[in-house]
Amino acid sequence: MALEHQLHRAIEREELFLQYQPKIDLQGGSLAGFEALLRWRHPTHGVVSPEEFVPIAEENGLIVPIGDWLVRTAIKQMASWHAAGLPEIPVAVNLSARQFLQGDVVGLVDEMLREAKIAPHLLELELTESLSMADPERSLAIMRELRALGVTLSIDDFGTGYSSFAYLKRLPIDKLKIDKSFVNDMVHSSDARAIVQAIVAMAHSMHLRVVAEGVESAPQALALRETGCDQAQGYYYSRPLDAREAGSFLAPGP
Ligand code: G
Ligand code: G
Ligand code: NA
Ligand code: MN
Repeated sequence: MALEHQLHRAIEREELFLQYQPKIDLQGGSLAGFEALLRWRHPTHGVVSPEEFVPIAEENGLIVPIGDWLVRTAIKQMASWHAAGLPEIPVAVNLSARQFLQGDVVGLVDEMLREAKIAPHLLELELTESLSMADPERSLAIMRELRALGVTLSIDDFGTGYSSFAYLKRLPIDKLKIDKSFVNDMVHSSDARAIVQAIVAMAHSMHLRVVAEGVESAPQALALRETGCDQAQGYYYSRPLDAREAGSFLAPGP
């Protein structure tokens, strides 16, 4: 397949890049962090979404070198913002199951954080619920090692998988991200509001912080704030930004 062939050369040709989407502190309104989102600037197709190429890369194993590139690039970007005198801010990186289980994530993260002199808690790893299904024991062991490094761990797209709170309780995680499908329905559906309310309450009782994703409107933001949700992310606040734009977002206003 053509895309697969071209993906092989995407890293060396520097066609991959990251965009950074702001996360906002819902109660205080300040910038709380960025989520790094992967993009491929294809020479002829334009910008290709990870939804198109991550599944291909997962299948052919390229997801492992892509994951290395991702972690390195995000951490280098943090170091470069820091060197420019900008405030230190958490940056989250998405890791697929295969990236997490096949590569040496622990070694890579440890090495990169030391080299860039970044405080480990500023790096967040967003993992999906399905990750732990693939190989529960190994996932748990890797999560514990990352946690021991001081890295922040987050479960992404929460509510779309099958994990129970009982199961969640066993995971060494810091944060939950509520899937955008719930956020989307909140304003019009009291069921969706009740679900979000329950997720936030239970997460807090487990000492987890909660992030809502896919916030697109003021009424959604308001409804979320009322649940006590900690952080929010979505087009309402900002779309994903190029590194330079994200840097300006970090700089204190005039
Ligand atoms: O970034 P976007 O807005 O298009 O994301 C589409 C999908 O791709 C989402 O499910 C998102 O989690 C995933 N995605 C975005 N960036 C990365 C990444 O760096 N690694 C992995 N594994 N998935 C990513
Ligand atoms: O799976 P993950 O949660 O990492 O993916 C986040 C995805 O959501 C990315 O594709 C990102 O571009 C997208 N996204 C970010 N903000 C919004 C939003 O407000 N609405 C919608 N529909 N998608 C969003
Ligand atoms: Na994510
Ligand atoms: Mn998500």
